[in-house]
Amino acid sequence: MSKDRKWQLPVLLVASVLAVLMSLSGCSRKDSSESEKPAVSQEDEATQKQNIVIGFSQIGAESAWRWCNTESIQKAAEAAGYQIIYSNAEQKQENQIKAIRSFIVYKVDVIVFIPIVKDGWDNVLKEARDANIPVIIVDRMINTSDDSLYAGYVGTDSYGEGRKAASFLLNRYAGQDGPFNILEIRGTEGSSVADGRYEGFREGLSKTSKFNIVYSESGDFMRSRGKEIAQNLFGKTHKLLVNGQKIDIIFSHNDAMTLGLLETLEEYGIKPGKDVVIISVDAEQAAIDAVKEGKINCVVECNPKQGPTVMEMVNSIMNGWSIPKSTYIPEVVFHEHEDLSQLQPRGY
Ligand code: GZL
Repeated sequence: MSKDRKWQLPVLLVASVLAVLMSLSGCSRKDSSESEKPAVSQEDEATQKQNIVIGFSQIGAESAWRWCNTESIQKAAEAAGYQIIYSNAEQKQENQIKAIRSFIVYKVDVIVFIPIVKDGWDNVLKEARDANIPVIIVDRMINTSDDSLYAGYVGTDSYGEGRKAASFLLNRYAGQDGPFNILEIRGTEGSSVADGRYEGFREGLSKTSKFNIVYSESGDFMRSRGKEIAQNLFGKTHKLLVNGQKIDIIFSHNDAMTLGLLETLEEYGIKPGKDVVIISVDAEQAAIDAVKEGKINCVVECNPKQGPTVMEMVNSIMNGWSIPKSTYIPEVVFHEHEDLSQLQPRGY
């Protein structure tokens, strides 16, 4: 997207100033005369598209996955001819709420937002609904009893990702009695994706009693926290022991934390993928490379390239069509027993 159109100024300030200037000039971004729209030519339609503004509230930039997700949405908007007001919440829900309020002040056409956590969105989404601004929730989901607060959701199936991680273990340890002890490093507390992976993983393992999740801690999807957790748990003994129990498997909710963990294990002379089975989620290039090197045994894909699907939804809404309440992006599993040499570069 050209620099001049990717607005990253303090959104509230920009939006408030624009709203004041427009009200002084006797017209807002969308005045009532727009309701009697004349028939338009093709170039007018392109110009009209240019006038469509999307308010985009992104969580932050905590992982390569997130960077790719942001770029996918911005590039898809540019390709569709839409303008985006982009706000990076820097991992804070209050910043997302402020950004959504500024989008309302500016009277954007659509709000696209990725809720960092599940709870606490009803009030600001009611304000968007009262302002007749449709909302598309992307990637992570919210907890609400009122599904009129959003037009639709585009994302990935985190519960299914947890189950896929579990089924890899069921297959890998088929015919072995166990018990096998698992360390879990979870994603952001209260996020729908960490909860989905947590629940799907346990549900998938419930078919047998040979797996014990002996320790679970949140690493907030951050590489630094993955490293820190490994240091705190294994730094004293340099052995795969937690509270005296041997760790056979580590399930990490995203590649960023996994890569931090791997660094620390190798510093301690522990061979990830051999001394301990490693399962991760996302499938960024570095994790795929680690599978090829035998350092990660399984990576469950979580696809960040949601931009084109999101823009299809924006286009439908702009044409007055309804959109599906949930749209899932396809995703697969990569593991140690397959040839990944021909795999296309992941792009992030
Ligand atoms: C998953 C997404 C998660 C990724 C992490 O849908 O929300 O957030 O798995 C990212 O890498 O930080």
